[in-house]
Parts: sequence; structure tokens; C-alpha cells
Amino acid sequence: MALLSFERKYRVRGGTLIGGDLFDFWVGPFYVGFFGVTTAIFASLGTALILYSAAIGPTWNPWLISIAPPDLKYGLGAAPLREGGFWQVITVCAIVSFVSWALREVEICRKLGMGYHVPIAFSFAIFAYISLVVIRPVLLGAWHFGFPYGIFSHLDWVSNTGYQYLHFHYNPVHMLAVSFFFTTILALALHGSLVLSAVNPPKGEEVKTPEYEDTFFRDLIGYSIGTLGIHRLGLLLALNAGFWSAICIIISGPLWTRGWPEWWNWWLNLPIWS
Ligand code: 07D
Ligand code: 07D
Ligand code: U10
Repeated sequence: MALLSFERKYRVRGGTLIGGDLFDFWVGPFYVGFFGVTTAIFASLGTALILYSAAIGPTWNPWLISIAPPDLKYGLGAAPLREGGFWQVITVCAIVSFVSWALREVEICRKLGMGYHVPIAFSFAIFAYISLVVIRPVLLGAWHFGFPYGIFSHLDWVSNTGYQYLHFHYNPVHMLAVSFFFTTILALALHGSLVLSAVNPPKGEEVKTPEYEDTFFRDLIGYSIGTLGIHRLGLLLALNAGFWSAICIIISGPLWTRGWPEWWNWWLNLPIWS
């Protein structure tokens, strides 16, 4: 079925979580829904506040614009707008629009009768963001510990926070997250190249069936995970990358305050050495 006639068939009412039929329509290619409206409102408001903060700030250089979280003295309270309050309101707008975006994905899945895999996956990214700007700051007792909203300034934050623990690479959960990121990339490269090698042959040659793909890896490493299995694995790897990233930063401070290299002293202190 061509995409245009498919769209006519599935663009029917129903499946919404909130709002009934009220927002159950499309604008051009975009499904709107209740959560499309909340996304549009909060994303616009957040962007407008970023622009306003930039306007009262010292620079329009896009790399240098930065909206900082409040000073330590404001703890977990509300700060005046120009002293971190904007960062707080922008953070609320960001969280509401990310969560709305995920719920809009849920409504689209329901309309199409599909699984909720995409919104579940996106929720791991949202969790990573919330771990940086809500969970860790709350555990440390001040909004100050969130990262600033700016292109270079957020890199400075990552570097400074890393060196605060002497050598962030020694954080064992950071190791786990990094390894999952690397493995995700390996898996995607293997999958993309394998599929193209089978289904996109030069002109005049036949498209190969999945048996060829299975056989390639059986010949190479003795085992094929299969055409459905590789997608399960890809999702599992990617979600673990995001999940352990969130954990690695949540434990830095709330659970471990010294340099991460020191954490490895448990190894030297094992009774087997004495
Ligand atoms: C390709 C999908 C498209 C998305 C894009 C990002 C904005 C920001 C806003 C000026 C893969 C759109 C960008 C809306 C403009 C203002 C106020 C996704 C794709 C193209 N980072 N980070 C980038 C964000 C954090 C880190 C680039 C966001 C943490 C490092 C872009 C968040 C830490 C490096 C960006 C976030 C961290 C980057 C490219 C939120 C740990 C780089 C992103 C909301 C996770 C790289 C100059 C990309 C770079 C980079 C956006 C959080 C570390 C500006 C929106 C605090 C080390 N980050 N980041 O391709 O070139 O993502 O930086 O959490 O080296 Mg970052
Ligand atoms: C948070 C993004 C969420 C995004 C959302 C959507 C929009 C809309 C609109 C495009 C999590 C936003 C959407 C805005 C855009 C349109 C239209 C993703 C998020 C919800 N590190 N490190 C990580 C590596 C070092 C340090 C994670 C590698 C140094 C700190 C990952 C190296 C020191 C933190 C990682 C390395 C250090 C991290 C990041 C190598 C610095 C974190 C990925 C090779 C001196 C952060 C939760 C991530 C973290 C983090 C990788 C080096 C410090 C595992 C490969 C040694 C302080 N590092 N790192 O989390 O865990 O994505 O964040 O050297 O806070 Mg690290
Ligand atoms: C995959 C796959 C597969 C495919 C695929 C894909 C994964 C099986 C079948 C998909 C992959 C690709 C296409 C590859 C490329 C993708 C990436 C590299 C990922 C990164 C993507 C991007 C960088 C693109 C990002 C683009 C975005 C997010 C679109 C931007 C959209 C908008 C700005 C509109 C958003 C829509 C909303 C909010 C809802 C509807 C709203 C509107 C239409 C706006 C109008 C609003 C209203 C009518 C509501 C009222 C609003 C009000 C009142 C607000 C007003 C408020 C004010 C303050 C003004 O596996 O193989 O192939 O293809």
C-alpha cells in the first residue's frame, strides 16, 4: 500500500490518552493530540526564555551563550530570575516538553496498534537528563549542581565535574556506560553494513535473503543472533548506555565524594593479598 493511501486509512480517531477527540487531528504531516499542544507550548516557552536570557546576557555568540543554574546559597529553593531562576523555569519547560513528546509517541503507537518500544527508549534519554538536572542536584542539596544551558559552558561543566573526581575514567559505572556506547556503535555498524551488503546489490544482481545474512555470521563467528534478535540487542545495548550514564553521574557526589581512582583501593585491600 502506498504511504499516502496508508495514511488515509490509519488517520482515524481514537487511541488518545487525554482530551478525547479535541486535539485528535494532524497539521500537515504532524499528529497533534493533547501532548502535541503541551509540547508546542512548553518548547516554545522554554526557547523564548533561552532567547530572553541570551538577550540580557553579555553575548550573542551562539557558542558562548550560557544560562547558568543558581548559586549554591539558594540550595533547593527558588532563585531570582536573573540569578538562576531562568535556568529553573527553562528546566521545568524542558522536562514537561520531553515528557509530552514521549506521551505523544505513546498516543501514536496506540493509534497504530504498535508496541511502546520507541517511547520507552526515549524515556531512558529523559531519565539521563533528569538525573543531571533534578536527581543529582536534589541529592546534593542545591540546584547549583545542574549543568548550564550553553554549548561550550556545558562542556566546561562536564570537564570540571570530571576533574572534581580526579579522573572520571576510573568511575566503574562510567566504564560500563562507555563500553555500552562503544558496543552500540559496533553493533550498528555491523548491522547497517550487513543489511546493505545483502539487500542493496549492484545493478543486475539478486537481493539476498536473510539466510545469507545468518550464514555470513555463522561462517565468521559460528553464531548468528538472527534478523529480529539484532534489533533486540541494539535496543538493549543503547538503553544500557543511557541507563548506566545516568547511574554513573548520580553516584558521583551522593555516593562517592573522593577521587574515583581511590575507589579501586578495595582491590588492594582484598584479604587475599595479606
Ligand atoms: C544528532 C539528534 C539531534 C540533536 C541535536 C542537539 C540543542 C542545543 C541550545 C544553545 C546526538 C540539538 C541542540 C537544542 C542548543 C542552546 C541553549 C543527537 C542528535 C543536534 N547536550 N555534549 C553536544 C545537548 C549533555 C557533551 C552537541 C543537549 C550533558 C559533550 C549539542 C543536552 C553531558 C559533547 C548537545 C545535552 C554532555 C556534547 C551535539 C540535554 C553528558 C560534544 C549533540 C538536554 C551527556 C558535542 C559542542 C548530539 C558538541 C555535544 C546538546 C547534555 C556532554 C549541542 C540538548 C550535560 C562532551 N551536546 N551533554 O549530536 O559538539 O547528540 O558540543 O541533556 O562534544 Mg551535550
Ligand atoms: C543527558 C541527553 C538527553 C537528551 C534529551 C533530548 C532536545 C530537542 C530539538 C533537534 C545521556 C534533548 C532534546 C533539546 C532538540 C531538535 C529539533 C544523554 C543525555 C532528553 N566520557 N562524563 C558521560 C565518555 C570523560 C563526565 C556519558 C567517553 C572524562 C561527566 C558517557 C569519554 C571526563 C559526565 C560518557 C569520556 C568525563 C560524563 C555521556 C572518553 C571529563 C556526565 C552520555 C572517550 C574530564 C555524563 C548522564 C550520556 C553522564 C558523562 C562517555 C571522558 C566526565 C558514558 C566515551 C574523563 C561529568 N561520559 N568524561 O549520558 O553520565 O548521554 O550523564 O574519553 O555527566 Mg564521560
Ligand atoms: C527509523 C527506522 C526506520 C525508518 C525510519 C527511522 C529509526 C525501520 C522506516 C527514522 C530515522 C530517520 C528519519 C533518520 C534521521 C533521524 C535522526 C538522525 C534523529 C535526529 C532527528 C532530527 C535531528 C530531526 C528533529 C526534528 C524534529 C524533532 C521535528 C521538529 C518538529 C516540530 C518543530 C513540530 C513538532 C510537532 C508538535 C509539537 C506537535 C504538533 C504541533 C504542530 C504541528 C505545531 C502547531 C501547534 C498546534 C496546532 C497546537 C497549538 C499550539 C499552541 C497553542 C502553542 C502556541 C504557543 C506559543 C507560545 C506561540 O528504524 O526503519 O524507516 O525512518
